[in-house]
This record gives sequence, C-alpha cells and structure tokens, in this order.
Amino acid sequence: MTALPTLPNGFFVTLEGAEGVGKTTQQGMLVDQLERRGYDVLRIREPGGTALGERIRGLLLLRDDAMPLCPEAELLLFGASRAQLVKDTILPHLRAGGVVVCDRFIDSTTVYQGEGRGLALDFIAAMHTFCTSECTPDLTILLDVPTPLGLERVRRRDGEAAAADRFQNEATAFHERVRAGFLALSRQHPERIRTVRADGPAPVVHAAIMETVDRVLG
Ligand code: T5A
Repeated sequence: MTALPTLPNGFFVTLEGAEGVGKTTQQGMLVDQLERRGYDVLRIREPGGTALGERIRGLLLLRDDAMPLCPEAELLLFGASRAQLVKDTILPHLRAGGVVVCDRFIDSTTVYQGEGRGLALDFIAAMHTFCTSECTPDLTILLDVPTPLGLERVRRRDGEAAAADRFQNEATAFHERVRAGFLALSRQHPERIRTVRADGPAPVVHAAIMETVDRVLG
C-alpha cells in the first residue's frame, strides 16, 4: 500500500476575506486538489468545526432580536469556538502530519471584531495566544473582491435568508472597514498572508491559489 505523503509538522492553510469573496467555493477546490495529490486533508470552518463550535455558530450568525449580542460577548464566543477547534481537531491533525484547510481563523477576528466592531486589538492578540496555544497558519490566502461585488454574490446566493444573518446585515461602511482591515493585515504579515484577486471566474482564482500553495509547500 502506498503511504500518504505527510509533512513533519503538518501544513495549516486558512482562507480569509470579506463577505462573498468565494472562500467556501475555493476551499472545496483546494481540498479536492490536495486530496488528489494524496494528502490527508481536514476541511473545517469557523465558527464551528466541533459540536460545541457548531452550537456557538448558531448563536453568532443567526439574527435574534430578542437576544442581542454585545461586541464583547461576540468576541469571546468566537474565542471559545476556536479554542475547542484548535485543541480537539486542528492540533491533532497537524501533529499526525496532515493538512488542515480552514475557512476563516484568527485574522477574521482581528478584522471583524477589531476593525469592524472597534474592540481593542491588543486584547484580541492576547486572546489568540490564549485560545490557540500559538497555533498560527503556515499560509493564509486572502481573497479580495470589491465590497459591492462580494455583497451582491451573497445576496444572490442567500435570497431572503440573507435577512437572518447578523453580519451580512451590517452597513456597507462596516464591510468596507473589513476589506481595508484584511488588506492592511496582509501588508503587516507578508511572510504568511498572500492576497489573491478573486473577482475573476472560480477556476482562474483556483489556479492562482494553487500557484501560491505550491510555492509554500515546495
Ligand atoms: N466572523 C467569523 C467574525 O466576525 N469573526 C470571526 O472570528 C470569524 C471566524 C461567518 C461570519 O462570521 C464572521 C464573518 C462572517 O460574516 P459564514 O456564514 O461562515 O459567516 O460565511 P462567510 O465565511 O462570511 O462566507 P460568505 O457567505 O461570505 O461566502 P464565501 O464563502 O466567501 O463565498 P462562497 O464561496 O459561498 O461564494 C458566494 C457566492 O458567490 C459565488 C458562489 O457560487 C456563491 O453563490 N461565487 C462566485 N461567483 C462568481 N465568480 C467567482 N469566482 C465566485 N466564487 C464564488
């Protein structure tokens, strides 16, 4: 039997970006491609990825006017979901030499709760250390599209259901801050975060992602 290709410390890739940039679409294409090459790939998303995380996801994403969430509670719920995911799922898979492909991770918190909600960035950084045992992605692909295009894509995809999503219903100015925050973060961490234009057809975006992944994986 042929052994799966493994990596001594695993390989941790995250996909980031504002609403509707195509993370989920591209995650599926990336996972398929890596699996075809024989890697043991774990596909996960945030918030979620564990039984606890999926319950927290419901609290965070579903708009419930009877149960408003203050920004501080929102931040800590993202942290709780992530702590469980890192310990139960991400670290064991990386230690076994596998590849983890996660739809959103720490950068989403820095940008949405930090830049978007205006919460203290130094507290958020300390929370990352506490919740993740300093587990940082080897590579982060930042997908970027103009804000109106991203919002249009999710509205077309979700139709009337979009009204129930707490984040999609934020003002355009919030989404513009999020996009600018991601781009600023990629300039601060060029060694880890690679920006890929995502306004073209999905196969073109996928090819650009594979080129980046191949450069880092070697
Ligand atoms: N959040 C999350 C925080 O505030 N803090 C945090 O710490 C974390 C982890 C999660 C929300 O939580 C927030 C951010 C988010 O608002 P979610 O439901 O998991 O929400 O969804 P998102 O991650 O936001 O994903 P989106 O709904 O924005 O969509 P994707 O995954 O970026 O895009 P995708 O692939 O679903 O594509 C959207 C539509 O566009 C089409 C697809 O077919 C789909 O219909 N599409 C394209 N069309 C044309 N050309 C292309 N290249 C296309 N690619 C995809």
